[in-house]
Amino acid sequence: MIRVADEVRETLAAGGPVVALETTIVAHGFPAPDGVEVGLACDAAVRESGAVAATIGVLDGEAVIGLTAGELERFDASARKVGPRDVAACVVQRAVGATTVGGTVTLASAAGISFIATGGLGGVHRGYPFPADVSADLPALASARVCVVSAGVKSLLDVPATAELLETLGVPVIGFGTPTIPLFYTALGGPPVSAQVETVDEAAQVADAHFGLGRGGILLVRPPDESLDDVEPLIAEALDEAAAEGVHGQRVTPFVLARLHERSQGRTLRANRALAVANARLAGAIAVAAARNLND
Ligand code: PSU
Ligand code: MN
Repeated sequence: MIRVADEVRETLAAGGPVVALETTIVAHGFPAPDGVEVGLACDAAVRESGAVAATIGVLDGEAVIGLTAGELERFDASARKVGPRDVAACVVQRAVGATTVGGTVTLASAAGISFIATGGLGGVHRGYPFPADVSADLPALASARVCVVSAGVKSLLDVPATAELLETLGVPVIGFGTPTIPLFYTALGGPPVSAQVETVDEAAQVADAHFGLGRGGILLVRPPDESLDDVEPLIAEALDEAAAEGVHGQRVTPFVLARLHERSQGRTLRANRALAVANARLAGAIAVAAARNLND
């Protein structure tokens, strides 16, 4: 049920660098047609770093590792949001399935890909345990041999609680040139990382050493270049609206991101695009360094 694109399969077989990209950010993270444009920009950024990009999603009865640009066009808001639990049914029912970080981790690790780039990781939702909503990104990352590169944890969540849970799950949070976990739109003010690295090579070495322990995944965090320091009131307002409109479960994150994009006159949209592309570029560079170390 998994189809790996030729370029991806050949690169993996040669021990070359591959970075997986998710499709929930394409279908549900941005309004159409911006999502596809962001997905293509992330793909290009991975390639500029010298790695092969493998965008992942479910299409026509297959979990595809390495969607073409034409195939990516089919990922709009009508796509299912596919976490780890949703892959099998989506494949069998031949639905278009946009994979979350958790869904992407599941499929990338099955295909032998070690690096994934995204915007922000999911996590513990504010107000836990009412609702008891914890992103499936966390357990998926805890049990797979992958490094996810993100701008930290999306700040519409409870970031300190998410950091505590990542520690409990044994997931290192490695700060790329930062001592604290970035807050997605905002660079500073988050809880501490578990370790800080300064170079791409050091990041690749830490990933390799951690994988060598036979443990699960790693979160590598990169602060956004442009930090929006005034979005918290908009986040609180959007979360209140989600609750008032009865939006819960998988629909919360897309609902809140869309409200923020509207209410900030597109500032969160531009910041989100920029950080996703920068994360893809960094993941590509780390994958290249890791492949070089492996082949030395
Ligand atoms: N990063 C972004 N935009 C997004 C996401 C990440 O910049 O839309 C997506 C990822 O796919 C992540 C998901 O896995 O949000 C988290 O959703 P939830 O909180 O429902 O698990
Ligand atoms: Mn959830």
